[in-house]
Amino acid sequence: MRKTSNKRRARGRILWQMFAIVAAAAILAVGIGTQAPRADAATRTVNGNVFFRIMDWENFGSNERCYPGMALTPRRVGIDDLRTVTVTAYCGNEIRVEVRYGLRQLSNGQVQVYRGRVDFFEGDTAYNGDLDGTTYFSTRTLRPGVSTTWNIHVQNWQERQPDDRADVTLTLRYR
Ligand SMILES: [Ca+2]
Ligand SMILES: [Ca+2]
Ligand SMILES: [Ca+2]
Repeated sequence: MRKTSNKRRARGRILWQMFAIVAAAAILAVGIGTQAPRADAATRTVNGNVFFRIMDWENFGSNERCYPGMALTPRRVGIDDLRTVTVTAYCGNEIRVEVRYGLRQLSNGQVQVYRGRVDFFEGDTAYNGDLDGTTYFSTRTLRPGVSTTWNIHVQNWQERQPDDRADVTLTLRYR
């Protein structure tokens, strides 16, 4: 009889201990819940690709044409990061095209592409500093998992040579 009641007491103690552990875990969970970062406040990885169609005007023979393309290095964009990306392509030993844009994460967690521009340099070498044309492209907010594409045209406006030109297709997405 005594043994049975001891057993019952022991069982009761174990039940109380289990209850206390569950209660403590629940309190902890509530505490973590209130301190957890926003569900949208994660680092985003932006990737994509860029394709160029470039023409280099020549006053002898025929114009040169180049079609470089590349996958972009994935960029991590954290909450307070402001990233600037530059992509460069060359053509005909005289032309350099630079695509440049900023990436930042907005307060809603989405990623904005901003200050986008394409610069067209034409000169004695592909590494010249003669900026002959610039096109700015639109600021856009990327949606998760959705690709966004810009088609950007730039040409040699400075020297009025329309056969010096580039068309750029830039596609970005984040996950
Ligand atoms: Ca040329
Ligand atoms: Ca050339
Ligand atoms: Ca030039």
